[in-house]
Amino acid sequence: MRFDVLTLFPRLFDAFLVESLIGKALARGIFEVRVRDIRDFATDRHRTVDDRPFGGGPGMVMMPEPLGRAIDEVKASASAGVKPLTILLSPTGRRFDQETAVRYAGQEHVILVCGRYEGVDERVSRTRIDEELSLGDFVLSGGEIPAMAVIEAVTRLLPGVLGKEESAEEDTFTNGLLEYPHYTRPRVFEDLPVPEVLLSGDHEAIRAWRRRQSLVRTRERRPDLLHSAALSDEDREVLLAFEAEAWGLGGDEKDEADS
Ligand code: 4FV
Repeated sequence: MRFDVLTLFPRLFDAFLVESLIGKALARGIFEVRVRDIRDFATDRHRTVDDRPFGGGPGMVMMPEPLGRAIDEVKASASAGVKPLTILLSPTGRRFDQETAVRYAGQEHVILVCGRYEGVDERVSRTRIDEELSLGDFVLSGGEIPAMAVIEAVTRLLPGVLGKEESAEEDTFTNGLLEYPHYTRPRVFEDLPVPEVLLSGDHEAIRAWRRRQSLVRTRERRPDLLHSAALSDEDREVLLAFEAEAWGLGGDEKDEADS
């Protein structure tokens, strides 16, 4: 898999591309990331890439020509028969999520365009962008951090990137629910014990406890996720009991959320 990143701040990616899992995987050639400076595609001697907005208003807008040339050159350098998927990181895009990360992990070549200033000229989106993608409903100063988030979320799904001790299988959202709580040594931290079941060695009881924790947490924190999660009858019973309990309609078993 190949990523091309188009940005006005290429050096922002330096550490990101050498450190940690990404750095190791790049060194092993599991995927490739090319970072290009959009300013290299400006033709005037001041290497201008932004200009004032038509219609007035604050700030500047990224000009269509330098950015258009940059995208065209990267597309032209794609491997034969490969049509790159070109993404503009922008708060006006569809929200990025794990499902999208899985879909991108199936692509051979993804181009990530990082906006700056007030945004990019709309004619770039209309002529050269396949998808606009938002990291979330907040405003950053540039698309670089969203681009890094996409690269990290996608590449950890590629075979060989995660070490054997890590697995994407159990990741939050992978099964549509929030992840269960994690504990490690010591058994008691500031008078807070690890839940007994996790020390029991009873793998079925541990599985059931973790599933219940995921269900209850998702119900409490992200009920919106429950609509699309694949729930078993056992899951539905757990949620119903939790609801009944929440409404004080029975079920004397204490919510041993953290017991
Ligand atoms: C953003 C986001 C984001 C908006 C103006 C860059 C900034 C500036 N990108 N998800 N949220 N971008 O805030 O992706 O051009």
